[in-house]
Amino acid sequence: MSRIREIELRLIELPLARPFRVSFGTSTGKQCVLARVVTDDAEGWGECVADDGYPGFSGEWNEGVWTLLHEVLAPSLSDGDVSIDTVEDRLRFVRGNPMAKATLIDAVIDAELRATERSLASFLGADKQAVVCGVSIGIADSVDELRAQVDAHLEQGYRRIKLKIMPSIDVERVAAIRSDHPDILLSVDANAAYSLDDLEVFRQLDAFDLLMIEQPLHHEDLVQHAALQAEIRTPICLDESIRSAADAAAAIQLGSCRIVNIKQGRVGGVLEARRIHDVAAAADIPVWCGGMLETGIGRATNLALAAMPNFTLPGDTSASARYFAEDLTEPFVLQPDGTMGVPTGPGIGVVPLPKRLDACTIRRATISPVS
Ligand code: OSB
Ligand code: MG
Repeated sequence: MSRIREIELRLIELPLARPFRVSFGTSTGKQCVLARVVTDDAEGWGECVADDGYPGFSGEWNEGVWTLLHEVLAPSLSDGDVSIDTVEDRLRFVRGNPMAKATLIDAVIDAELRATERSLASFLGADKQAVVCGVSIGIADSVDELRAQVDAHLEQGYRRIKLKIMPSIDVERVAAIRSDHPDILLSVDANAAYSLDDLEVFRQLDAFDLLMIEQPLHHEDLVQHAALQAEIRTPICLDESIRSAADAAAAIQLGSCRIVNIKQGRVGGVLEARRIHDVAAAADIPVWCGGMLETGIGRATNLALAAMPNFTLPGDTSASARYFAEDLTEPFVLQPDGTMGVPTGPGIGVVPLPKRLDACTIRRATISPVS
């Protein structure tokens, strides 16, 4: 239990090394909200994974997150004591908005773990020192451009390639990459761009020995995903449709997926992410750690989570250089064997580089207790 002295919010922006195109839009920069929670004993960091510009991935986006954090969530924490055991309950009066809540929940956890000199990985029950990394490749301008990007990432050591697809930019590209690389772990992610009317596309994709098809159908659907899963042998993996452990339990019971992508930032932070891990483990459903183009703060958090036992498939935990010419923290580097080390220091084990943080900040606010 610690008293919160201050919560600082920052909206930051970093240029992306290359534009990232998915079925619902293209990002050229990474904009996100960061929270720094200062307690009597330590300070902790959390990064929000909401969208920039408009809510395209989920219902949350940075301007909404900023207002909710600044006007409602941060003030509700800034009087009195808070701890890992109470922080989720303290924020439960607000419905939904898991991305905004994750920002504060993860920051409070980071602060408490730093105060007790415990790493997030050890707190979560990690059993690995390094995790196997994949890479998520955006929709390229042409098949040849895609081939070149896949080759370059395989050369760097990435051990699973995920291709973003959308209607009409799908089967031909997957066929090309599969024929170039018959034996790699290959998956696709549709970001909810298809419907059951597209069954023929999924039958064709079913022939390429894909590791999974991620979020093919509507972001709020579980029932139609179950119907699709019954028609194809490739495992369906859900991302957008899983916002909580309750969603994961329902999806597994319905047969809507055989794999779950856990993004702690999407589901309200690492505590809910751990619950999803546990629900899936109990049902023998493998999970992996997704990403949202995070800076080093969110990346460090994700790596700790990905070190838990049921994270048995390579994650979208790619190196800083895959996203940014210059990260917010010391860069995360891919080892030649395609793994990345899990931070071992207290809390998430990294902090923003002060000069870099200031250079990236486009808005800043401080919430202090009324005393
Ligand atoms: O669906 O997994 C997704 C990035 C932004 C929004 C959604 C997704 C992604 C990725 C990139 O696939 C994962 C990463 O490298 O961080
Ligand atoms: Mg996805």
